[in-house]
Amino acid sequence: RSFSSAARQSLKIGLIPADGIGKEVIPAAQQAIIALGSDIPKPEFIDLVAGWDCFTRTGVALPEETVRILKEECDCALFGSVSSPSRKVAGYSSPIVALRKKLDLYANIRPVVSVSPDVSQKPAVDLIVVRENTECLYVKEETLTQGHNGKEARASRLITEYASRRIGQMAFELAAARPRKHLTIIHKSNVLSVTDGLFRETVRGVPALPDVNGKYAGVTIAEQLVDSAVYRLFREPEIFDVMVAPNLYGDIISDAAAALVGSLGLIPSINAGDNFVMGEPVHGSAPDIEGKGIANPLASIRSAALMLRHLGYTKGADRLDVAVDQVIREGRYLTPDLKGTSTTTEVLNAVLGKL
Ligand code: GGG
Repeated sequence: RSFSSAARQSLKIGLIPADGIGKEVIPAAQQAIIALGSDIPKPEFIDLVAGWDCFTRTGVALPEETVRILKEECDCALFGSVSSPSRKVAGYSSPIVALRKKLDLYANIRPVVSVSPDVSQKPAVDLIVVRENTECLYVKEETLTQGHNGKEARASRLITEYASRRIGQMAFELAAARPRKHLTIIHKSNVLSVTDGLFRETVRGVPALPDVNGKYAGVTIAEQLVDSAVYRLFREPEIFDVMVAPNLYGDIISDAAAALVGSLGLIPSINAGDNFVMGEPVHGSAPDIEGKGIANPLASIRSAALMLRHLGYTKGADRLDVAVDQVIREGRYLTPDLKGTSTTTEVLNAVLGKL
């Protein structure tokens, strides 16, 4: 489902580091992209603002100008991380959640792969979490009222046939292109039989859609309640290939899966729609290490690779992935999240050395 990379002279990439370590890892990914030279069209970077820091400076978390430039001038984008507060702040709303909706980036694709120290050994974890990106509890319709026994907070959860169908199609497409061709639908429809029931039924129905014409016939389908999916993920991660999930479950499962491969600092993602793609490391803004120069840049570099691959620049994407894998396998330059002592710059330089 990658859109055309045909004959671009240059690649206009919006850079939105946003908050915290996003400001350290996105510039690292930028350097890695530049190092690809003629394997991709000449990159042109456009610096864009969004985030909590942006809100505290300007009163706006996602400036309209950022959205306009992304829509009208950029071919793709890289987003870093955002530090939304855990309390309600008047006028503030998460810019990443808004961006995914405004650009209709309906799929958050998160590959989780272990890099084995022994290259001949099959990786134990090799899965992709396909997370629906526009609805579920992330519609953020919350109310707080006063009940008889104190405050009552409610949140609405939206699951539509439309969004479930297109995320299902994306997941089947990805599964069909992989060697194992196995798709697991994650839900909790034994409790949420209406909302998760609709998600489950709709995704299951994708192979029978009129325009599919049997192209997913080779894909085996399984399903798993989200709680048992997490259990099995930790016990036997090798059973999973592609996992498709509503927004919140997908977010949680991919963070959990990251624990199996060493660090959240390794896990990339893309937010993909039919017309735009935005790379984004799965990790957050990590305020505990912000400004210390020790953030792991590898998730962002891998996110750049995923973004380039989605656009059809396979050679550049492969080069980034191979360089990252080599640096991890050698184990000489690793940041503290991987039990190393290297800085962001040292890890970046190691990657650049491999490129
Ligand atoms: N790059 C992923 C990221 O920033 N994660 C933190 C996150 O999504 N937070 C939601 C928010 O702060 O609005």
